Amino acid sequence: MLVTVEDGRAVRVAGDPDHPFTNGFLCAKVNRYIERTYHPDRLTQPLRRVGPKGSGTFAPISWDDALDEIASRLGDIASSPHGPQAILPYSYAGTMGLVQGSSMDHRFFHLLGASKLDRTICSMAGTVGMRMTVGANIGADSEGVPESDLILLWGTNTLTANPHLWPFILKARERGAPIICIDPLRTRTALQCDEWLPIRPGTDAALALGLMHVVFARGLEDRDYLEQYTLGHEDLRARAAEWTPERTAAVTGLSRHDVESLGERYGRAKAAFIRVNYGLQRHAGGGMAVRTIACLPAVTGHWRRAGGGVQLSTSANFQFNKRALERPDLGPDVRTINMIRLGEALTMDDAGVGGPPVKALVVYNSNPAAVAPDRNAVLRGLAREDLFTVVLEHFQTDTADWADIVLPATTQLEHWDVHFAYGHHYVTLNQPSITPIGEAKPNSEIFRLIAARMGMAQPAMRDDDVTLIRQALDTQASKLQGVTFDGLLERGWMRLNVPTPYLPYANGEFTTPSGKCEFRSARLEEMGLDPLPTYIPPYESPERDPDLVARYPLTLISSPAHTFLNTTFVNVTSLRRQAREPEVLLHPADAERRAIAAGAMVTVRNDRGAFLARARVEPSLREGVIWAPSIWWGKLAGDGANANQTTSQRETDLGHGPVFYDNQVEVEMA
Ligand SMILES: Nc1nc2c(c(=O)[nH]1)N[C@H]1C(S)=C(S)[C@@H](COP(=O)(O)OP(=O)(O)OC[C@H]3O[C@@H](n4cnc5c(=O)[nH]c(N)nc54)[C@H](O)[C@@H]3O)O[C@H]1N2
Ligand SMILES: Nc1nc2c(c(=O)[nH]1)N[C@H]1C(S)=C(S)[C@@H](COP(=O)(O)OP(=O)(O)OC[C@H]3O[C@@H](n4cnc5c(=O)[nH]c(N)nc54)[C@H](O)[C@@H]3O)O[C@H]1N2
Ligand SMILES: [Mo]
Repeated sequence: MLVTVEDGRAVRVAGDPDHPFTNGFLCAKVNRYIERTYHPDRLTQPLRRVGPKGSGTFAPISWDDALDEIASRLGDIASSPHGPQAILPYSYAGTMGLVQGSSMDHRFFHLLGASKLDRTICSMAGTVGMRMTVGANIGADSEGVPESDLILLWGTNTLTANPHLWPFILKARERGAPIICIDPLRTRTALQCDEWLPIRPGTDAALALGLMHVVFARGLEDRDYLEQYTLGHEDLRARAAEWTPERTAAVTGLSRHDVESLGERYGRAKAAFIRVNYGLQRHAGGGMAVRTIACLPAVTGHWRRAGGGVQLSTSANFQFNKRALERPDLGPDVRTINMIRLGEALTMDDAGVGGPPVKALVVYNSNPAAVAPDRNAVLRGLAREDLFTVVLEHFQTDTADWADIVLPATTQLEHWDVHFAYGHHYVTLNQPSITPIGEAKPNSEIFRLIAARMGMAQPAMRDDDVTLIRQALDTQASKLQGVTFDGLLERGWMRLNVPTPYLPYANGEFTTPSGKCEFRSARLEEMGLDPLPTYIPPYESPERDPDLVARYPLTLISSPAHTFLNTTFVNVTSLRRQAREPEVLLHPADAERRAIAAGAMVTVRNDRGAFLARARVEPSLREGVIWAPSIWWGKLAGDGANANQTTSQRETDLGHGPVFYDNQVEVEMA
């Protein structure tokens, strides 16, 4: 991102035209980063709660007073009988920069001996699924996509969630590659594809097995690749044999013809690119679904060729020196709390995992009062008068409303950072372009200051941000060789030390224990799971809970609205205007059955909670599925509620991830 500054004020942001992946454009949201940075509601001073918890009434205080209060409250809890594990950090994707997201903060909490947070809320199910099959969350290179001869956009809304991939896809299409979207919703991405397969949510592993069935049945597998580079291919063949097109169609809700036709085309392709993404892993069997899909290019040998393979992420290529940054060695062994069970952690005496209750919560880079599942439980927890809550933020979010102390944080334009990526292979340096707004400070500085107040004398707590960046880059890891601070300073970004395009598994070289693509996984067997790819039905499905489905027959998908980034940007007026108001999209048949007219206000509810939305009625999604574009700030919705009122704290099969879209509801006129 290039920032134009005039008289100390940022006036324009634009994509870097020289960048080989982002190619000179920004997404719909980040285009508005100026509007967001200079928003009249930016927090500019530390605030202290004056009214009752959650009333949202605060008074400005000085940094000195704020830091004193935080240091003394955290110190008291740490030295109380509960001990330091009663303190819980909570952070995620506000910024994914290493300096502002996983350096000084981690050092501070390690030294303090606070509970650890398992950061599962986005990608862990799929990440572990990839690890089980190929060894790491490493996949095909986006820059090879123009050479692909078949594109599957599988559980991803590319034009919304990573629009920079789209030009590469269009180049492949120009050369004749069809683009197929597999999604219960006919998203704006699906509308641009050649075909839309409206799969039943949570059944993707079944489809992948059905495709393998067709590939094997037609003899379209790559025997040489199977022999040389895979483990358990005879077992996989037997497993796939069970997944006839009839059975696959019955489970996935697609037609037998669709399954056969896709399997045939996949098998005949030479370099099919599968962009599998995070949407499809937000179900009970999400880990296994990703693992199963990740088997496909090894069956057909597509990993051999540019444009072939699966990409969930490229993140594991970024082998920064995380130990040096986070310094886990500074702290004792402590318990870990899963961030998606925050509701439970804040409302149970042993935080749901054993040990002391949570007495203090320090939130940064996250808005858990809106993004965490089972929102009613989270809000009950945040409402506890005996919970001391500190929130580092740009804005007075739903979460900040429950804070005791709010601290103003800097944005990307105001601080240093270094970034990994999950859809490409470039490291990015983030240099500050303007001075902080008001009294805002970078997260890193805030943790340095709190540490100093608490008397932490370790030199590690005094490293400045540029030193932290150098530490992140100081590693023997081969993919970071040649990526230097000076190089980054010169251009802003540098490619990892991998070829273009990067073909990670062209010659096997899988990083699994066996060094092969593991169709059969001993690690899964040890975990008591099926060692072979398999279909695990959603929790809230006719297979597993028919009574529940009878009461709540609609599956709610609450994936992001086009102009929101999770809850970031919801308060940016121009972007919120485009999202209009909380809405829910219903299929005409589902609307008719409930006598719901287009434009009516409806209640979406289940046993966990409810929220209001304006009904839109369109045939652009699978019958039985509804879509609530998300994630709304509760406080900006008429009823103070959002879709996470209805989602559950259950975990995926692998990685302890959330099951946001494994969620049955009913809709009725409000
Ligand atoms: N504009 C915008 N861009 C974003 C974000 C944002 O909030 N807004 N968030 C960023 C983040 S943090 C992430 S993790 C990514 C997320 O981006 P994606 O990985 O694309 O994930 P989602 O948007 O959650 O879901 C993508 C699609 O999966 C579909 N889906 C849901 N369940 C299933 C299923 O069972 N099977 C199949 N085949 N499809 C299913 C949904 O209908 C949805 O259209 O995007 C990033 N980019
Ligand atoms: N129902 C439903 N729930 C979901 C999802 C969904 O699709 N549906 N998506 C899930 C996914 S994929 C994810 S990744 C999570 C995301 O959940 P979060 O990580 O909580 O992401 P955001 O909602 O974007 O909130 C980030 C907050 O960080 C703040 N922030 C940004 N930069 C900084 C900084 O430098 N310093 C500080 N102190 N604060 C900063 C922003 O102002 C913003 O309020 O939500 C999950 N929740
Ligand atoms: Mo995410």
